Amino acid sequence: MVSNRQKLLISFFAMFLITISSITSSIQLSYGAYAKAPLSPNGPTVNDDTLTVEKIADDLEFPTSMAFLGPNDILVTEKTTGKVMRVTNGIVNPNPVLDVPVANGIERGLLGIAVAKQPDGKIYVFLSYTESGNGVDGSDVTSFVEPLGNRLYRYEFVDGRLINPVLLLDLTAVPVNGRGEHNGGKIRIGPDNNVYYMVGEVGGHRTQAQNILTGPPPNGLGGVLRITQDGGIVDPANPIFGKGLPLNIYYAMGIRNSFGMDFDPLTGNLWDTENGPAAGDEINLVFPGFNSGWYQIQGFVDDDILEHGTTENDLVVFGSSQYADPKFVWDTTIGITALKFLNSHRLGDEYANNMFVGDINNGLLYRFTLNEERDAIFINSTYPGNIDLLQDNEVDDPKENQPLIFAQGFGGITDIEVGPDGYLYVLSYTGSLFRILPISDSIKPGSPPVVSAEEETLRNQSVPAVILGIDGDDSYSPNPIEINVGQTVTWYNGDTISHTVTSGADGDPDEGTLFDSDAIIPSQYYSLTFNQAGDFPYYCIYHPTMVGEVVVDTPNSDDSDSDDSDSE
Ligand SMILES: [Ca+2]
Ligand SMILES: [Ca+2]
Ligand SMILES: [Ca+2]
Repeated sequence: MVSNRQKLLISFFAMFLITISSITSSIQLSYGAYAKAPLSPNGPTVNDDTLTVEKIADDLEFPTSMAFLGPNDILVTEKTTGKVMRVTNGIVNPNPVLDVPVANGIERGLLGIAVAKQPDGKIYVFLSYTESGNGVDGSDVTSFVEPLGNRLYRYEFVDGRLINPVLLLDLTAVPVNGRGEHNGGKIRIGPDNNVYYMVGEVGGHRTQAQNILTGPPPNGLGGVLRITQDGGIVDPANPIFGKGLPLNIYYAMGIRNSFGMDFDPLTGNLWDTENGPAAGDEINLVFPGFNSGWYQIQGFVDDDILEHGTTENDLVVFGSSQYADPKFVWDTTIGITALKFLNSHRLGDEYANNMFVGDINNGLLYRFTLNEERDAIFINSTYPGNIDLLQDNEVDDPKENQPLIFAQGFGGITDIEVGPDGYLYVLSYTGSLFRILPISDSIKPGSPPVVSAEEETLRNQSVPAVILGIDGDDSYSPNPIEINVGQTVTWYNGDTISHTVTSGADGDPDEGTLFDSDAIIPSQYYSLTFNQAGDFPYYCIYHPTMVGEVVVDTPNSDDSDSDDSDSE
């Protein structure tokens, strides 16, 4: 309903109105689900006084996954460039070991990597990426070229290069809904030496693999796929889901999207993280034949958060496939990503074989312990804070997260690995690679806080506001925030998860046009100067029920404004 002329006026007005302070480094608009937590200005920290966080490398470009070739020798995939970079003793080699052409819109790109050393000394490196349709990086964005596919390749690592590519899997990357989302991409080598590849539903595909009874047969999307390292079918005489491609390569189905999976070093069980739409981020035990329930069920089946009214009796069944509830659920999504078991005692015995998971919205690293049988999550007395509310294996309110938070401030986390040194490595989309290790083993001094004097002054002169958490029009305090033209408001996030300060309201076509903070991580600030009078409603993109308003008045203008004021 907005004319082009109005749009022009609005965007001009937006430029005129807003001065983003130096506290926020980017004016790029986030628009919702893909908003990512920035790096904490103080650097990441770990909530155990005996441990510390070291930065290993910097200046990677949107890194997505990593795999170790050896001690202090790491291959890292870059999402948008399609480059595989090599990080040796903390130095990023400027020459990539491989550079492939990728479609890179939204969640497309070079996504996954796994290394498998062979008995004969050969080193196989498996890569998953959304291959560009015309050999040019990003042509899906710049010239709407359809990608060739979501592809799994095997390379050989020889003399510092990746050579001899063999295409093992070729799945569609063309979305049904026009968006480049849910391409999954993680790769693991299982205890059986087979290759496990996670792929999402790729932009709204609706087949029987998404539990649509009347849908077309599965097309390879929306599950964990398993093949041999040569691209063969595992045990073709006894497939889990059924005979013939692609059914005979499914290991699990009914998965919306995932950015993390790992094998429990003690049991060999596969676990994954899965992303819910607006609710229901999950951790699952992925047994052979696991059906996670999407598109009929997300989160616990009894909660029916999708409001489809479906139960496990309504799901598609193949062979011995079986639905199972998640082992842990976040009612409010956190953008859950990587998952890794710490198969080491190097951080202390209490953390050995714990499960660690990351998120993209908050930059938090969460810790989980399992029960004795290791088939369920059991939060025990070694956690700080109140664990009573976690005994239902569900974070119903974000404040329940607190005991689970092992470390914070990484910026959105894309991968977690354990090095040959037994330390925990954490990769951030911001371009940095960190590791967590005992202070006594650390060779680098802790990083000092990086808050400039200018920022500090701005904060002190600002009108303070606090983000309290998800609570309707009590989510931001005070509400409304009443200021005069030219004043700056600084919001402090006092909650345990990230929130945004985004102009407009949910569903408003102009949401975020005037201002958009992107993710404000816990304990961080966001400042905005208002140079125009008016009422400015705002909300949180992640949690749209959170609403507030800034009322900007013109001081000493009683004459001109008196009529309006009196009429209220
Ligand atoms: Ca490239
Ligand atoms: Ca599920
Ligand atoms: Ca709970």
